[in-house]
Amino acid sequence: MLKALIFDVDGTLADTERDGHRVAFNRAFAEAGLPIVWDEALYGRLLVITGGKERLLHFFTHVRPDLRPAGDLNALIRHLHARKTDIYSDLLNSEGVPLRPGIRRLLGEARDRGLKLAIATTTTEKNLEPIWTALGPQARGWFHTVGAGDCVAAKKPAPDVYEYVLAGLGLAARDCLAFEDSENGLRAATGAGLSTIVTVTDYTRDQDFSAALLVVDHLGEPDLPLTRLTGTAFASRLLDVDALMALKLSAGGTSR
Ligand code: XBP
Ligand code: MG
Repeated sequence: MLKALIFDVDGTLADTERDGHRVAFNRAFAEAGLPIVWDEALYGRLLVITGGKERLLHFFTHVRPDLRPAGDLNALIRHLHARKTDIYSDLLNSEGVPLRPGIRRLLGEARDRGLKLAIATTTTEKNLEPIWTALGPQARGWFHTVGAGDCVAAKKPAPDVYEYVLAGLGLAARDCLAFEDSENGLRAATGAGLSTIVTVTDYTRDQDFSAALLVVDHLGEPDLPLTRLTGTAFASRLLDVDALMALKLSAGGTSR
């Protein structure tokens, strides 16, 4: 019985990494007078580490320790990440939020059909405010439960944030579907027992999605058919609630 849809944020609800988070990190480095620029290729490699603070620590300790400034590294990371988060919000509020195809449509359909909605993301909760704004007034209220950032100690690929959200929903994993864009996210969702649909991004399309129920380029729109990359075959050219229920049934779940 499909009762809830659980969405990742970065790369899933919106394509935010290359032109959003990466740009915000670079502006925070520049503001701090640090000679650091994360270009698109380097950032793609750094994305293997989820969590901006964790990503900064990885960079200064394992990737470019030669660029590590003297002094308290943890204090520097806290400062850089706080500034990056403010810059990111300003950037998305001014440049707009690149919602992915089919997201607004599917959220509306799910609400109309009485499915619960939830968020399971590694990103800082403040970064969701531009997403709510882009989705529309009262959009935060569409989501029954939000798991974000430091609400769990172990970030993706650990399953903790999905387990936190399932507890908040009061539902079993078998009654839900997860939507992700990355291998880390897929591992987190499947680790919590969730059947997962992956919508790839330019950064993640070559990752291992063998554990996914279905891998597509995006959720599809009536005038923008999706392309199924791997996983369970289905007839529709877009993912709507009926298609999701049929997929859930094919995965051995029960449909509504
Ligand atoms: C993606 C992440 C986040 C963002 C940066 O989260 O790993 O760390 O890259 O956001 P998800 P922060 O795909 O789970 O939505 O700097 O706030 O961590
Ligand atoms: Mg993601």
